[in-house]
Amino acid sequence: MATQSSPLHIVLFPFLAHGHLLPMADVARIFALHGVKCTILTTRGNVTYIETTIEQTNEYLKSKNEPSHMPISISLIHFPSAEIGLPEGIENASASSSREIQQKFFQGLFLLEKPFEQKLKEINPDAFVSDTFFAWSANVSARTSIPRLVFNGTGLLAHCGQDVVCEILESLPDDVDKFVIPGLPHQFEMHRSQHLFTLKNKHILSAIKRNSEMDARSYGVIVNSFLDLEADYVVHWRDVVRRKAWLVGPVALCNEKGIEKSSRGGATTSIGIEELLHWLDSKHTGTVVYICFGSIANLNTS
Ligand SMILES: *[C@@H]1O[C@H](CO)[C@@H](O)[C@H](O)[C@H]1NC(C)=O
Ligand SMILES: *[C@@H]1O[C@H](CO)[C@@H](O)[C@H](O)[C@H]1NC(C)=O
Ligand SMILES: CC(=O)N[C@H]1CO[C@H](CO)[C@@H](O)[C@@H]1O
Ligand SMILES: CC(=O)N[C@H]1CO[C@H](CO)[C@@H](O)[C@@H]1O
Repeated sequence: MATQSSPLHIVLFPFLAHGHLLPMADVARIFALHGVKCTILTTRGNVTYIETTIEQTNEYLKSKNEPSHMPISISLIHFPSAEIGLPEGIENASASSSREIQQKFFQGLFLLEKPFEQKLKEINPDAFVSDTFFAWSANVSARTSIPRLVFNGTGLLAHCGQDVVCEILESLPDDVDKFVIPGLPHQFEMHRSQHLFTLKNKHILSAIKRNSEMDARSYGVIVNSFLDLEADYVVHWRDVVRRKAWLVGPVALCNEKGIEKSSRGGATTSIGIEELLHWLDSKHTGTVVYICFGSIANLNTS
């Protein structure tokens, strides 16, 4: 592990959707501010989401003039578009993609196992942070003896509830919609229809279960949350689930300057930043709530 002459080196491998890429880039910034050498592994198609953020972070690190700070590097991994019959360049999941493209996209994610392992051996870090969706990277961790940490951008409540919700959904009679999640510090009532991935898609449910199994075999989980927000779940995770967690969030707060905040992820809104700020300024303080539904959720306006 790290000595004074060789700093801790961590590889970060985010899921190829901006809802996962951006918080992982923030995790890298937080690590780098603690003197960790970070390498983010992503594909050519999606490096554009984080390039500006990483450049800004590296300028910020340099400006602090702190000898232990090292710039974050980006390393590219080839997405096998041709092998799975996708046009070259389609390598992110988004709501605009058709179901067929989304399925092929997920198929392509499995083919990343070999190139990922190769890259990891070349870079030879002390540990790697993998998105939960790259379940196979737990096997790469076992083969290379490089510890795997999991990051998904969600809070600890989601991690605590995931397994039990999967179990319930598997056995819930088809005509029952409402259920209560047992065994958590608070009682939550949910509807089957709130699980958009699992209603008709049994294979997605089994994929999520597999992710969870592989996460349980990993060294621990890095969580985009903080103790005061979900203290009960920190205790539950430690004493009931009996796994390790590091709460390092909310990770977005590490972006201090306006330009760092507004340029994250590039121009992803159809309306301009000026128009957006004008709209926000027209509202009373404390009356606007921002909710992010992620990259793949399909919502209608009604
Ligand atoms: C991990 O390896 C085991 C044993 O080879 C295999 O059965 C399993 O499917 C692999 N898991 C994933 C998620 O690839
Ligand atoms: C991980 O994120 C996905 C969506 O991005 C979500 O469906 C899943 O429930 C999350 N898993 C955990 C354990 O938070
Ligand atoms: C913001 C951005 O550049 N996103 C890219 C993600 O990857 C797809 C596929 O390669 C590109 O089309 C997007 O432009
Ligand atoms: C948000 C975003 O950049 N999504 C991209 C994902 O990939 C499709 C297909 O290449 C692009 O059209 C989207 O722009």
